[in-house]
Amino acid sequence: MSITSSTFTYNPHISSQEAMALEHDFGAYNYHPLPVVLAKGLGAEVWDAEGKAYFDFLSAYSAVNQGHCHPKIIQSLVNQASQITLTSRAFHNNVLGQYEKFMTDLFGYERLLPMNTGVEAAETAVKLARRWGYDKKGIPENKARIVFAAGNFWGRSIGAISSSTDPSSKKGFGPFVPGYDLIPYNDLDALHQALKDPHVAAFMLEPIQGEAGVVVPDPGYLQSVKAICAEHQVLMIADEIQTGIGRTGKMLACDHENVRPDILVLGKALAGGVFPVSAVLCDDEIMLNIGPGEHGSTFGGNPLGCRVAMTSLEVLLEEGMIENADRLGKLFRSEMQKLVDKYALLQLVRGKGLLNAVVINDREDSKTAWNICLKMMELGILAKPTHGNIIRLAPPLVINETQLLEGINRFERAISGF
Ligand code: IF1
Repeated sequence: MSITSSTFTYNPHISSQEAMALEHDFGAYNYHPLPVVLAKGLGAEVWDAEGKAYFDFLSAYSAVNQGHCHPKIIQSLVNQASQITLTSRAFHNNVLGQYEKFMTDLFGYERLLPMNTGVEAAETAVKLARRWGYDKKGIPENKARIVFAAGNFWGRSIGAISSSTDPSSKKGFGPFVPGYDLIPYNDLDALHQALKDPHVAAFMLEPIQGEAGVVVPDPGYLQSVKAICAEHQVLMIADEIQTGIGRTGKMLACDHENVRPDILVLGKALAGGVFPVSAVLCDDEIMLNIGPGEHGSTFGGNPLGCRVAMTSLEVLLEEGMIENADRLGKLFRSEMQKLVDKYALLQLVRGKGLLNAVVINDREDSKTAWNICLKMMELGILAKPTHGNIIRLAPPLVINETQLLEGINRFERAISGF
């Protein structure tokens, strides 16, 4: 039976129960969401279908750094959407070049390749590194190797899960992409050893591992990584899809150590959580090895996404969101440390800027973190465990001190019952 316009009408007032029932009956089961149905968002707050308010302490996995429905970002979306949204790269458009100049100036690289989702940009970085390996480093054809850190997460594509050490990411999806090596995160000796292989083209890493549970490496790790990569003529690829765009209290997490990766990968909050926009930035020596027709994407570089991305970065800078993340991140961790000292249930709090996590106990399989998140939901604060025992706490960078402290208060009330 084909749906005709008369048989389907969108209902903006659907109840939470109805919405969840429809997802259950007609959707894939590739997620297990908290039982909350969001219908509205503004700044650091969201409202469910019945109008109950919550503080959003996940920010759509750090894609909504600028806050939900930022008026200026929405306005630029609406303005551009009324002009032209998609041209494909078969033709030029009047926004892409301006966006590329804006971005290369802002991040200090010579070139930008536009994509849409994070995994597409990360795959692009891997392809650029392999091609550089063959054309510039002289690696024999099809012998290029890419080194990754255990605990990495850079998406759900076959290429991405081939480097994963998380069984739930890769079980039942083989065979996997060859030419990958894995070393422990935050381990410089292992990196030295791995890069001795002359066929290694690049080392890709997250400056802070998000999905692994907000794992912050030792101070100086990023600087040493860059030096070891340079020593072995290996490209350093920084996956800043989650840590970038102000999340850690600097524009990029690499900025905390003044490290300039050879290839920079951005996504998520690059377009404020309003539109999927990702990007790969690097210099001519790496970018210009790929010629016309050798890589691309239907939506990559579309004028709508480029316009929204520029506004998203403008408001991030104009409204001091990065400094806010730095200041409130420090306040957050000092207040949460008091709870860690007070409640045996809490093992530790860690993070940088407003990318933080609290470790609940030492059992990966524990349901406690999930149950705490359910209680938090009742109390009006939303977060979700990354693994069994770790809860990531990452509100939009527009959160104010009052909201942050109230969020911590709700978290404490949630755990005091356990
Ligand atoms: C899911 C995780 C976070 C990322 C980093 C690349 C990508 C991501 C550092 C790919 C995406 C998302 C994906 C989403 C949940 C979320 C996530 F739990 F999966 F790992 F944030 F930690 N690099 N992370 O974090 O970007 O293709 O999704 O745009 O797949 O469940 P994407």
